[in-house]
Amino acid sequence: MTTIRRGDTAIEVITADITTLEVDAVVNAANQQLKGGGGVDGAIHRAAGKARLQEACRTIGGCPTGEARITEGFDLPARSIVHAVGPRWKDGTKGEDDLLAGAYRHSFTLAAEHGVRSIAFPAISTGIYGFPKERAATIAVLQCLAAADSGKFERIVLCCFSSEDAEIHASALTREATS
Ligand code: AR6
Repeated sequence: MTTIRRGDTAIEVITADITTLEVDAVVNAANQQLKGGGGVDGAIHRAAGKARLQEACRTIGGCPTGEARITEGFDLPARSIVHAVGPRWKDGTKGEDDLLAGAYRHSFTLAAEHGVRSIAFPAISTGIYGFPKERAATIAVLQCLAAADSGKFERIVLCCFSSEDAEIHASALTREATS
């Protein structure tokens, strides 16, 4: 685990299953339909309780790429789930960077509006959506640093699913935090 402190905020990189984390909110790497799917989305839907989470998502209707929506956490230890829709990677010239940054930024804004003080993110878009991992990690940590500077969060967790991903995020975090 790597932790840096920025003002009153701790930013951590850990390797874990995000569904087990005791934080105010976990972020889901969702699709525009908010219908559930594979990867971390499938894991969150299973752990939260499929029927109730699907019903909550159905009520919301959907979410454009680069934005986020919030539901209850149901059976998760987390009180809330922020459903963020990252972009599918195409070739890097289709606005992917801005859309990914938007998914993180919007998640933080929505979370803060709901009184969330601790929040955990998966590596949005880097699985099924194919976003290059180092490039996505840099975008993620820059948004985390900006959110820390807002003073609205006590704890921001970048929850990686493999130690290789955690190393990529930890080195991006230490590099960007000191630059
Ligand atoms: N905890 C933490 N991270 C996880 C977990 C977990 N339990 N499971 C997977 N990851 P992906 P995307 C990591 O594919 O690329 C879905 O079908 C995974 O190793 O879940 O944004 C949605 O419905 C990777 O690092 O999300 C969308 O259609 C990261 O989570 C689409 O996939 C993101 O991988 C979204 O694709």
